[in-house]
Amino acid sequence: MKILVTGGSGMVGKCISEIVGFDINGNDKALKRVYNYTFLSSKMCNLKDRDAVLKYFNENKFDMIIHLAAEVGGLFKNMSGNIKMFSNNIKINENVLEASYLSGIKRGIFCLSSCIYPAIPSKFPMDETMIHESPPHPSNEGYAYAKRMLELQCRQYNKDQNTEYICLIPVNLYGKHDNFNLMDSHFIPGIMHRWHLQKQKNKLACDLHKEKYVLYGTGTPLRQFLYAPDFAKLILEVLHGDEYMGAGPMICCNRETTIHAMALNVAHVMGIKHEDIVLDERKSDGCMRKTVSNMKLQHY
Ligand code: GFB
Repeated sequence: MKILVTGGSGMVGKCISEIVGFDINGNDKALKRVYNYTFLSSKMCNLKDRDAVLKYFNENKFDMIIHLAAEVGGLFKNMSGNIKMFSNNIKINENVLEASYLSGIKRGIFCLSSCIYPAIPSKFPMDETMIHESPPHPSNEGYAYAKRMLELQCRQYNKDQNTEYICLIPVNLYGKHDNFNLMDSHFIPGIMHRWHLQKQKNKLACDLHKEKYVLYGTGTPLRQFLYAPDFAKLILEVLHGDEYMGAGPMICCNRETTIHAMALNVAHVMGIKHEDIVLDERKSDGCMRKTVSNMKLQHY
């Protein structure tokens, strides 16, 4: 059975390849398996190019798909690029869904995110029925609306074409294959990289010139974090688990904490004293809270 993993060179894609024992080029590190995974990177097929995507899917005839590929980034990348975040993600999702259906793929996992939820929901914690309840946070509305359309289209295909396109909704993911880019990254890799560079500088500076470790915003926003390898395991369990037939969207999350509390955890691991952390409140906090519940998933 052939399984395509789009976004195969991304954080979650690499976690999946480590679990199933294939390297990023799809070479089977173990004996011939029941499942043959292909980890697709943007170099192998430009998912924004409809003709290229239709051709690739038609030539390879996959049986199932795990769709992770997306234009993603942290709060500040989204704030500065909502046009591109919408445009690129809507193209990627439309092309992958159309090609999946036309090439006969009946079952797949499609990745959303908790940040696509309403900025001012009717209640907390939010559940799977609330995705389209009201507008998302303005900071990432481009990405959010593109992903909401992915959920809508999966539902339409499932209803009209009897497919099993299951949307999984993770909270903020982190892990060793994360994007540590100083401008585009999410919160945890962002402070790890920035504080690592600061630490190196401080080592060479005399006490008088040692600088503090800056945490953007007020540190008060609430977030839920999920370790990427745990999410990868869950994706494979849902993809291969018959009990999830007809499940519809499912939230995958953990307990909630503040940005400041998580920053203190990172500081502790990096050997940075809590008193050496300072807040830059000129930077945006983004969404103050986006608490979701995984009650539905727990019932499986
Ligand atoms: O992970 P993050 O960038 O995105 O977290 P969101 C942003 C929060 O962390 C804000 C604070 O409250 C920031 O003020 N923060 C503190 C930092 N220091 C830093 C830093 O160095 N870098 C960054 N990035 N933040 C994202 C969405 O929202 O959620 C994405 O924009 C994505 O679309 C993701 O889906 C799951 O959690 O705010």
